[in-house]
Amino acid sequence: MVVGMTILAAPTLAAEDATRLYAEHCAACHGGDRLGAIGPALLPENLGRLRKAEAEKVIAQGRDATQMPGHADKLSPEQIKVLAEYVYTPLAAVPSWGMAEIKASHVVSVDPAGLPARPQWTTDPLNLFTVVETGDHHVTILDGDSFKPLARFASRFALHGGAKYSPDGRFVYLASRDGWITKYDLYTLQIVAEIRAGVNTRNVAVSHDGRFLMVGNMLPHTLVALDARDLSPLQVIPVVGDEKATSRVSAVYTAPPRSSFVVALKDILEVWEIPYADDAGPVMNGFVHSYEKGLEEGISPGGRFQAIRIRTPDYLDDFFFDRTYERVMGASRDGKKGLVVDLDIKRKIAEIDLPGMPHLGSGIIFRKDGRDYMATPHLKEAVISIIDMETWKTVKRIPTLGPGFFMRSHENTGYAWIDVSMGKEKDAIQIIDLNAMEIARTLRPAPGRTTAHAEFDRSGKHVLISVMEADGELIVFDAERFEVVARMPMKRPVGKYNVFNKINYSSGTSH
Ligand code: DHE
Repeated sequence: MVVGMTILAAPTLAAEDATRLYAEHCAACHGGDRLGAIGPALLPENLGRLRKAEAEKVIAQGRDATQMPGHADKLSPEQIKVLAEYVYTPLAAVPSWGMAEIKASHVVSVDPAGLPARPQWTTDPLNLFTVVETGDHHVTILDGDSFKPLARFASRFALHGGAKYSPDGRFVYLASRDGWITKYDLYTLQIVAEIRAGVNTRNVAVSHDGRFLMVGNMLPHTLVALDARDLSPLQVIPVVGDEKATSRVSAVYTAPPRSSFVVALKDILEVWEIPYADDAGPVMNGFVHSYEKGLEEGISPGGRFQAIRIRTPDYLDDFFFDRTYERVMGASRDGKKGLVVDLDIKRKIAEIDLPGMPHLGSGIIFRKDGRDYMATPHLKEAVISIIDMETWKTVKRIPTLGPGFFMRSHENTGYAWIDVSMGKEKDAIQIIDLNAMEIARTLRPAPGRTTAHAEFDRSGKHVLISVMEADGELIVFDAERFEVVARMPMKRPVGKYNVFNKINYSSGTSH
């Protein structure tokens, strides 16, 4: 018998606990307002396809291939439940971010018409690299001949994804996860204009004729077309599927031979193509994003950018195009296969056997014996898959030291460079002989440190690799002898982008 003792019920966590837990464990990456920062927005509007039980698992165990860590060692199962509940609770008001807000954020610092015609420095303007350093949110403009910085400037918070260039390589466009688009002039080394196109943005694409930018947003569910000259907003396109289901944008890409933007969507079973040519003919297949729906949404009805919607049998997150840009490969959400969608035929034409979550966006195309092959790393399997781009068969799986994130090559080399940073051996860089289709060499230029993201210089003679840590560095290799030729300290240099390779759509890099 227990005398004089009160038996207490298990403590239940109150609403203020949820707010406190969120502030302690989530706000730094997902934003104090839950609108997203380095991590995505955590709102019911953006978690639509994730069941609560899965959300709890992600909070406990983290998410593969992202910066989301597991919290099971810091939080009790009950606290995890409370947090999951919290992120599914609607905000009193989700800020609307339509044309009026976008316009109000627009800053033009320099009149583009008044800019000098030539660079204000002497070096090869096409062999510059834009290096994104997220360690202290800066961008370095690096001379690819001398490997000396031309400029370093503060960027918006948490830039992500490829820097994009104007077709002449003069301007670079940067996107931050919190929606800011920056236009920077490489000739005069200054910011020209900025605009906030979304609350939580995925990426930006530049039309191959240099006239337009298309921004893909996670929040709100929109695409935003901008005038490339000064970033003036042209049109807000609601991403709406059947039954008014809206979707986050997974990524938007430029398809130069088609004069169109192609859009991967996270929440609806569709791929969108948005022509930007002035003389785009009538749409023969598929169907154009309805004028009426635009009217209902009250946003830019019938603007010049109309989406041709192609239905797909699975959600396609990540894209890779063939050389013609007629066929697009996408990774299916279950991470087990790839699908090939023909943008002319407007449906899936093939399936590719690709288990282990291929990271198609960082794949490359190379030519061997007169055929085009595509090579891709996998986020969950220690392998590089090689796919024949005529038959869509996986012809080789090259075992690596671990799953990897990025892969790069160049027209003037027979090698591809990969990282294996998703596995345990985060410091290894492996080099693949593309002719033999096997590993030629393993390098560890910074033992014990996370090393990733290769990019070649204009000539293909040098490869730049990042040590992706707060006190990281950029390491320059001779691409034939695999020897280090330069090192420079950098603050978590997540990505670097060579002007020439990007504007020429090199088959060894991303576009
Ligand atoms: Fe990225 C590009 C998606 C996490 C660094 N990443 C891209 C692109 C997409 C994408 C769609 C193509 C954009 C473009 O070309 O304009 N990235 C995703 C994710 O879904 C994922 C897994 C989860 C997420 O957080 O959104 C993810 N990415 C990361 C990181 O954790 C990385 C390593 C560090 C960071 O900055 O967040 C990272 N992503 C990069 C880089 C590129 C990129 C460096 C550009 C690659 C290139 O060479 O073009």
